[in-house]
Amino acid sequence: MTMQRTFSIIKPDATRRNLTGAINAKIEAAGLRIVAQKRVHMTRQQAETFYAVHKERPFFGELVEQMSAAPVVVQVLQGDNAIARYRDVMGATNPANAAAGTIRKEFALNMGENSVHGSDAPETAAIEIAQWFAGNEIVG
Ligand code: FUP
Repeated sequence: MTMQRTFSIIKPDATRRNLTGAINAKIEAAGLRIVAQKRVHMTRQQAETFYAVHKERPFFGELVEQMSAAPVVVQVLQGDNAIARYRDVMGATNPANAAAGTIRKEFALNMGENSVHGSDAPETAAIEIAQWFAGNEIVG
């Protein structure tokens, strides 16, 4: 057992369509516990900082625009092997390639509006969690 925490975002395309509960149901059904959660409207600058790793990519401007266009729900998920487990539940970045039953297969609109974010490694999970939550906001 490797108990881990990962950082999740329910993105604007999903909050706009009132899918927060449906996505949370999939997260919980996969055995992940939502140990912190809040709804925030990212500023452009917060979105730029969050996705700084992509700043040279052609889609960066659109990504920042989309992420700051409407509220998101930021979360910390906890469970056995939570990082990889959540990536499995999310499905492939492009929903056209996502496996049946995944969040992105069921809810995502396209590559940019793909409903959720999940950390890709323990190092990024720690950085992303610290960017959005104080220690006493995470209750495991
Ligand atoms: P993922 O880890 O699956 O969220 O995917 P990436 O970190 O590679 O990409 C982060 C976000 O950038 C995606 F969720 C959507 C956006 N993106 C595009 O819009 N076009 C691309 O070609 C790649 C990513």
